Amino acid sequence: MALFRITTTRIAETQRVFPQLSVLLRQLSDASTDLKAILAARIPKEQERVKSFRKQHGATKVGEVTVDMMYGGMRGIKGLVCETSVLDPDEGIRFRGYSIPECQKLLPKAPGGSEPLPEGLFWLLITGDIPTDAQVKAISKEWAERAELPAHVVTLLNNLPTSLHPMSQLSAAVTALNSESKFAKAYASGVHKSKFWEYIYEDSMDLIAKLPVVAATIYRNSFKDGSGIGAIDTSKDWSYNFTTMLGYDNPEFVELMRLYLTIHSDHEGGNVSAHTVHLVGSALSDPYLSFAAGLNGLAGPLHGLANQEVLIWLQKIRKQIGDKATEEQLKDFIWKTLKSGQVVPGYGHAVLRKTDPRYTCQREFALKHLPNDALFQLVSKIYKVVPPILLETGKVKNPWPNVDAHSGVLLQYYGLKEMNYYTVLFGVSRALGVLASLVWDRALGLPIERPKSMSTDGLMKALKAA
Ligand code: AMX
Repeated sequence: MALFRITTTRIAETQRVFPQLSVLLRQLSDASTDLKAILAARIPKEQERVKSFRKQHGATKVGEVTVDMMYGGMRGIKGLVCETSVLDPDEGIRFRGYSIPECQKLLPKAPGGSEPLPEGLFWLLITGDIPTDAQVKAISKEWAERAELPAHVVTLLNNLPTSLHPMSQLSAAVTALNSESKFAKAYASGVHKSKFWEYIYEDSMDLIAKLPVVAATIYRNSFKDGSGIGAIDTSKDWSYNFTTMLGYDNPEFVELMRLYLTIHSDHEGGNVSAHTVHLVGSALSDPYLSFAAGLNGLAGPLHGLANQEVLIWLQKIRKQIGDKATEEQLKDFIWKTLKSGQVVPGYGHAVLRKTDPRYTCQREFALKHLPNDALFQLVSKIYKVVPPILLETGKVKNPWPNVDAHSGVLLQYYGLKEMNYYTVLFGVSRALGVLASLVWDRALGLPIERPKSMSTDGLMKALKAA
């Protein structure tokens, strides 16, 4: 009985000190596998908590805006609320308070597997709780059952030129999937706004379920003979089905995809893809339209396309210097890249100031499974050489590698060599975070986003007057 007298504060404290004990406590109190019902019970409490917080602190200042921030991509402006994850500049991402190593330890795994299942990460992102095996299994099954594509999306994909970039194909297919939007239909029929989140949830679950089928169709059309992707196995997990549809049957590659799809899911609210989904969703565009907009941002070379850019850059090194490049040769190559006005892809970050833990866990995966791979060894050498050079430029705020510096190497090793496909995998994973956030955006009734902009003349006048 004493267990049940633990107060909320005590639970938070226990969670910090003994994450596994706290997981067990939560799982005891919430064993249902019905995610929507769990959310339905949580949402009114969270609405109340936010309401009373805003009542007390609505007018409290949380920061200042400088002219440099306005011209400088809004760096450092605290202007968004995102519940699913928080990015610490030194420590990296925490999903609902859990670091990547904690997620690797605590989230359910596939039978015989050692990497977390992305289904569990989604459960964590949307509820804040580490799920049980049964809860994760229920999500795998539900996604497998919702995976079927409408005929017009299959026709669209099969008629797109194979030369069209896979991210453009993905974005087009996701936009076309909005024919299926339950939210758009409910809105058109005049549903009350207190019910919006339920339809956003339904669309999000459908979209996440369908994404691997869309992505696998794009892969097979673009790079293989376009033959069928096969049927979904409803007894298997999301990543297993995805890799099978792509045409791979290596259990180690499936484990890599489970890790990959977990760690690329969310990076708090201000990055281009997450912010775009949140912004477009705030106009009450349905989850398909909102996510397609986010994908178009993810397709930029400074954001998700960087993993493709890294591979192109590595290939150039291999071609020009070879696999056995010395540190001196690498230094020359990196300086040449910088002097030609290009960025070193896979390095730097707008928020992070240390090596990205998503890089570290992929490096650990490589050390475990492919320590002698030539490309991995090149990437390891580059890890030594790039940071001091970027520091020497005197302007790069973070000289350390981000997630994109490592992901392509692993995919190459397992035979997925088509580098302009890599951002599609990122996109499939990113859906987990941004759609979990979108459900909460509507549950909390966040309004249409509309920050104030000023002209340079107006800004000058305002500052002169002040
Ligand atoms: N190589 C060369 N120059 C770099 C650099 C890099 N990797 N990272 C930053 N810089 C430069 C910037 O271009 C900027 O130069 P400028 O003043 O001449 O315009 C200067 O250093 C200051 O930039 P910053 O404040 O350190 O970074 P930022 O917040 O403006 O940009 C990012 C962040 C990620 C866009 C940048 O580091 C970059 O372009 N990196 C390479 C591309 C990349 O890896 N992107 C993936 C990021 C992770 C992701 O979203 N998937």
